[in-house]
This record gives sequence, C-alpha cells and structure tokens, in this order.
Amino acid sequence: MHAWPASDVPALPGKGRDLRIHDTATGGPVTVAPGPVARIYVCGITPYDATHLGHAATYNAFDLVQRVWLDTKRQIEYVQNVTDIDDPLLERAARDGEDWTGLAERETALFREDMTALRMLPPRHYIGAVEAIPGIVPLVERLCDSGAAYVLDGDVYFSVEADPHFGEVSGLDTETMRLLSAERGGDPERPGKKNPLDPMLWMAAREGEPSWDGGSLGRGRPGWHIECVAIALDHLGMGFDVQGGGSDLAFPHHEMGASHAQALTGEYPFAKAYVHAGMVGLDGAKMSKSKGNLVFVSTLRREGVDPAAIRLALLAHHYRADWEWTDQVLETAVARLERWRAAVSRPDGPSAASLVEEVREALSDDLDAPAALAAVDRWAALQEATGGTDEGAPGVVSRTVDALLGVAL
Ligand code: 5CA
Ligand code: ZN
Repeated sequence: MHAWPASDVPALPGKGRDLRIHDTATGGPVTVAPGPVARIYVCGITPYDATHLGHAATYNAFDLVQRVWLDTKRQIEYVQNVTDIDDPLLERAARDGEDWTGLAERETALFREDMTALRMLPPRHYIGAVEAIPGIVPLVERLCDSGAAYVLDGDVYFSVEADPHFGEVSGLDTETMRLLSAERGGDPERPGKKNPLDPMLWMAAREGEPSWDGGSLGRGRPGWHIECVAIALDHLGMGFDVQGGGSDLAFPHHEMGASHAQALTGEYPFAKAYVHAGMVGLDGAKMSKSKGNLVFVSTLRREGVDPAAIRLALLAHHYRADWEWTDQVLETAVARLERWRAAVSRPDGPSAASLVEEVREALSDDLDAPAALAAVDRWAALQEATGGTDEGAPGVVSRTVDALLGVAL
C-alpha cells in the first residue's frame, strides 16, 4: 500500500536530545533508540469510518516521537498497518449495503489526506492486513506446530500459556483482562478454549464472508493481533524500539502481539517500549466509531478550519492524558496560531536562541508538548510586548515549530 507524502522537516542548529518516554510495561520512563536507527511500529486504522480527533491525537504523539529522533539525526524505520479486513469493517459494509473493499479503500484514502493535511510524517512501510496474509499464514502454522496454538471447530487459537511473559505489557489482573477481552474483540465466553483469554489467530471461512487460502489452516482470515506481529517482524524484527497506539490497545492487542511474537521466536522482548496515548472524548465518553460520538478531521477541514490549528489543539494536551474535545479547545488553538503567525511575520524579534533548547527539552521529556507550546507562547508574548532586534529570530522560531511540532506557520 502507498502511504502519503512527507512534509519537509527543516534542520535545526545543533543536535536534539535523546527521547525518554513512558513505557506501559515497566510503568516508568525509558530512553529509547540508543542506536543510529530507530525502529517504530504504530498501529494503524481500521478503515470503516473517517479519521476522528482521537485517532489524530494518537498519531500526533507518534509523529512527535519521530520528530525528536530526526532532530538527533537518527534514521527511522517506521511501519504502520491498515486493518483492512476485520469484523467492524464487514459489519459497517453490510449495514450500508456497500462492498467492504470499496469502503476500506475510500476511508484509507481519506486518512491519507487527513495525515497529509496535519503534516504527520508517513511510515516507510504502510501495509494492509490483506496484503500481509501470505506472511501471516506460515506464522500461524509454526505456532500450531510448536504447540503454542490449537484448533477449535476449524478456528485457530493462540494459547496464552505459551509465552512466559504473557501479562507483562499491560500488567492487568485476570479479571480485568477478561472484561477487556470481551469488550475489545475477544471471545472469553466461547466454550472449548484452553484459556478464556486465548485470542484467535485464524478464523475459518464463514458463509458470505471473504476468505483467503490458509494453506494447512484451511480457508479463512487472520486474527487481529497476528496481523501486526507479522508486519512488524517482517519489517522491523524482534526488539524494535517502540510499539505505539492508543491506551485501548495495551490490552489485548499489544499484550497478545508481544506474546505471539515471543512464542514464535523464543526471543524477548517484542518491543523495547510500549507507548500508549490517552483517549480523546466527546460529551463525556471516549470518541469511538462504535459509539458514533465523533468529530472528524475531514469535517473540520471542509468547514475551513486550518489543519495547523487542529494540530495545535492536539498539541495542547499531553499525549498520555485523557481529554475532551470541545469548541473551546479549537478556539484556543485558532487564537494561538494567529498570535504565533503574527509574531513570526515581523522582520525581527527577541532572541530565540534558548527557545530551540526549551522545545527540545520539553519534547525529549516524555513528549511534553504543552510545555513546548508554553515556550513558544512566551517568545510570542515578548515579541508582542517589546519586539526585538534579532533579525534571525522569527525564522528560527518558525523552523523550530515546523521541525519539532509539525506546525507550519
Ligand atoms: N486497526 C487497529 C490497530 S491495529 C485499530 O485500533 N484501529 S482504530 O481505527 O480503531 O484505531 C486507530 C488508532 O487510534 C489506535 O491506536 C487507537 O488506539 C486510536 N484511537 C481510537 N480511538 C481513540 C480515541 N478516542 N482517542 C485516542 N486514540 C484513539
Ligand atoms: Zn495493531
């Protein structure tokens, strides 16, 4: 699958700081990507509806990760998937009397447009679940051969007991795992499973549903977690730096993915850090396609909202916080964008030498974007109040904001 075009990232003077980021598995900050190449996998969309601000906030967090790494002159291997076959996609297509492939293609195209407008850096490898199937099948076959998987009425399940590290990503107790599994695509109540938490690796073909050749597994389609594992192992291998997604992916998705990969390879860990963004809500509930309480990026764009203002609205919240989208959030961002644009459009201004370092320091410390915005706010306020004589300053500010925050002034 093709991704979307990259916006330019201006080089800044000096060199950025190494990223310290909160890892869900250890519950503390870790310094990631010690080497010259940083490897990151970010879970992509299930394309049955348009990109909402919750998605955008999560992708914004992982875009910042990359901007910090680029500033430290690292190369980045960035992989993202598209879950272009899964139950919710088929359900939505059936509801609307639409072909599921058409729905997936249309929504993926809209996602690309939204990501481009928001200046999110594209993945180097953008891979759909369907195109990954030939790589998924042999992995499931290997898990069956080694006894880490078993067949139940034609469906293949992963045995969570096959990984001694199972449970370490999310750190949840069994009861909570069971509840979340039922909520998030699992089937803990299905009789005959070895462990109620065992997730499906391969679903045998169902009447009226699309299916693919599964070799010795028979016709069917892949489970959700093995999709991301196959794509990550193919393009990044074990022990990559960051596995990213929203906090609703910590369990079961990232927990199961880690266990699949660890059981497959006998190596540990799957990812060195599991990084999760908070949930964006609307009207008191998590924004979600299934609930329908959504604000779409594309709707705001159509209404004439500057994508740079949308991006500033996201950046005003720490990525780990849960927060609510309101009209006020957007109004504040629009006003900030205007202030910043006015401040950098003057021929000179107060020195911006310390600003680059302040923004670097804020972002390298667990992506503290609100602190980075505050630093730019202070420079803009000084520009407004007293001005300055540094002719290079407005340019430095706008390059810093562009390179590190992805906002074009
Ligand atoms: N295709 C899978 C991942 S392999 C999936 O979860 N797709 S998704 O379309 O449901 O979500 C895409 C990303 O947006 C995930 O990282 C998810 O955690 C995140 N996300 C979904 N809803 C919200 C929300 N309300 N706030 C923040 N992030 C969200
Ligand atoms: Zn995923």
